[in-house]
Amino acid sequence: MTSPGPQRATPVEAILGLGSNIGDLRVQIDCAVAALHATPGVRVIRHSAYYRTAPWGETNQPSFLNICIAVETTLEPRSLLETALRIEREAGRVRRERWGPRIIDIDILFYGDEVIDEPHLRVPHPYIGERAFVLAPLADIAPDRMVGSRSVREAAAAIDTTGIERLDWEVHL
Ligand code: GSY
Repeated sequence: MTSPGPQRATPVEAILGLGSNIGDLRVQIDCAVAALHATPGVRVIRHSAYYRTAPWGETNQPSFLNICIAVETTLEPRSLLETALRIEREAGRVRRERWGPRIIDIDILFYGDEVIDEPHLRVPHPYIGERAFVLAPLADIAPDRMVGSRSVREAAAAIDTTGIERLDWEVHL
């Protein structure tokens, strides 16, 4: 593997959201988590439960499987994004419709407490507080993180979770 980019001396905790709705959803999610963990400078440290979630945005598509993970990383935010895009590409993802079906989607939700507003990289992810498919798994691993003026725990308790099903699947870290 080529170097994923410049490294920080001190690791940062980043939170990622993963989703899949084409093919074997669990295999896709688990392979992406394994690929992240295998990347130099990235270590997966927490993993939410798996959630089957009704599609948001374009609703005429199959249900998603969603999770959130916490990673400890020495990669700079842009290198972490490049890593996520590489793993999506290697899984066979082709970016077509903005809100259409996808083999795997990996979003950076938080990168430490940093606020980043660049083309293609906005952190904290701007729509966390509006999406139950993000908030439900996020509440498993980062309930005290703030989303605007509320904690993830509060935001997750307040949002409509119709169509969000927590699955009783074993989580391997
Ligand atoms: O933004 C991530 C991709 N995505 C999802 C998703 O991961 N889960 C659900 N339930 N709906 C979604 N719509 C889009 S786009």
